[in-house]
Amino acid sequence: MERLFDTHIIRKSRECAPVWTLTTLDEGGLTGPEKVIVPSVWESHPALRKYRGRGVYEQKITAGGNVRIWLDGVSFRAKVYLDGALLAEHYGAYTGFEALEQSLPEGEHTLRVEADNRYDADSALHIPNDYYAYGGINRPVIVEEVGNVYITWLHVTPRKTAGGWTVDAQVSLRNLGDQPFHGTLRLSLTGKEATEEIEIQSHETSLFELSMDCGKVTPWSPENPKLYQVTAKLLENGEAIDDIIDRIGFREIRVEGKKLLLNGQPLLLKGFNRHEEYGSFGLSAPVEAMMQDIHLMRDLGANCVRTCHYPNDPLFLDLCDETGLLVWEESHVRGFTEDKMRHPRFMEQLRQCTIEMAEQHYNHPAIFVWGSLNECADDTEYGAACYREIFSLLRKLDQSRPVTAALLERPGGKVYGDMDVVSINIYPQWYHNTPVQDGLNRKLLEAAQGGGENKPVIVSEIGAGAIYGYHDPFGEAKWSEERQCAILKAQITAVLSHPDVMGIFLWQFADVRVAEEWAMGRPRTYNNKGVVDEYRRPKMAYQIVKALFNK
Ligand code: ADA
Repeated sequence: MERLFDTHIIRKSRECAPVWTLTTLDEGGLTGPEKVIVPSVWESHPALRKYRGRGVYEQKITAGGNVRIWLDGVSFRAKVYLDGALLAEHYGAYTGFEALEQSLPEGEHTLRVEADNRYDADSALHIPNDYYAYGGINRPVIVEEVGNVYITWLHVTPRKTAGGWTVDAQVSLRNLGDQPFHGTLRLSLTGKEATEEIEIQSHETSLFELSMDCGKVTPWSPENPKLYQVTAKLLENGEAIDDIIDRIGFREIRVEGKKLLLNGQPLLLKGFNRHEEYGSFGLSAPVEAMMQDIHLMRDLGANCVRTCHYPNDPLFLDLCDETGLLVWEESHVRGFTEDKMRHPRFMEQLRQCTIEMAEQHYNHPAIFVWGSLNECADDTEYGAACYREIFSLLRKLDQSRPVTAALLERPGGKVYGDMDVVSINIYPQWYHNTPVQDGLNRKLLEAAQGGGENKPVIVSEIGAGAIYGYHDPFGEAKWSEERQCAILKAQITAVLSHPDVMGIFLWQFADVRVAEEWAMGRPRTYNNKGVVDEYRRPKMAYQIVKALFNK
């Protein structure tokens, strides 16, 4: 399932059939072709649990004309071929991309997707890390037939006015044809319409802006997550030739001093860091499992989730829009020293991921903040310059949301003054024995003195590990469920009672598999700081967190 609703009525668009043939090309792979389900990761196949290499997926599609294949996520590099011809290449597992073939003869064609999860010298972001870098087609593949002119994306920004709400829309259109296109663009929302006569030169992509007064509508909020369908339609000589449908919520996010306001109301954030990762499915979970996570997080008293450390499946974001769970979404990078940030392709690859994230997820009302560069070198001149560049890129892509980055606990941060929301990751009582209050105050003081005074502050990570089912009756042993309870209790109590902090994201919701290279500091080759384990079995901490979050 790609989304929770139809994204086109006029454009012919359908998800590929689920059963594909997978062949592996490198050592440690399959002995022959296997039937697999797309989307999934190949690690869910018992023979490929640790496979790092290339996998070739094949599927027949029936289509003709201008065929646009949309791949929502291929891990980690992808090459897309149609009838043997290379159509597209992509870097990055967590954002979508298109492969386009023009004037394809009507009939059956062979779609071939080569996924590659090897670490290579050319790859800056994809390295062995504190989560697992899976392989395969991890999100849906969509086959579309478009005319010579089609809509590439639609962004809608709601704005509160004296009389109600207005939206400002941006529509990106592409003309594949040899002739200039003349037509009409129509935006429909809340029963109202706005139209504009447009012209696009041949072989160009153009951006059009429309505004529309929507009058009185029901605003979107975590308590009442009201969604509205918005449609952009393209007409030629009065006839509809293409469309794109999305959902929006009427809400505005604003920073005011130390407060983060949603439609004027200050937010108090209580939530979780959540990797897209499930015991049996790795990165690629069925929608029921995503929804179960949301139910569990809400049961725990959470009102927000952080998509550490990469953009999430649009389907999960749809569910957050639907249930009112606020989202911190961030582009893909975790824990880079200056050294790694100096990789010649680092900024190019991070920029690409950041642009694709903001472009593809712009309309989700649940996303309240953009993040990037989790725990990188914010303490060096070079590192700080990278942070600044990504912050300004995010602000250019989206003026309606604040920007932030989860910063390391060590001192010396240089970018507090550059972000709208100050976010700090601290682990008192787990990685060191400092009393929680002291550890928190130390970092808050540094942030305030370093340019972050009078800004909202979020504790973006705090937590402790426990191995599911390991008990210590004295409650002292690290990795016991009892010790995790005691530490989380001290951490949550200190953070939530601190007058300068407006949010907490616990590290973490569920245990996650990590790279083999991390195994010595990570029992079971898992990051065990989940409140539930990788199969969502609650640890003792579940009830503690639930009680404290619901207090
Ligand atoms: C970091 C990091 C997480 C995770 C966590 C931990 O701060 O951002 O990805 O590694 O710490 O468990 O130590």
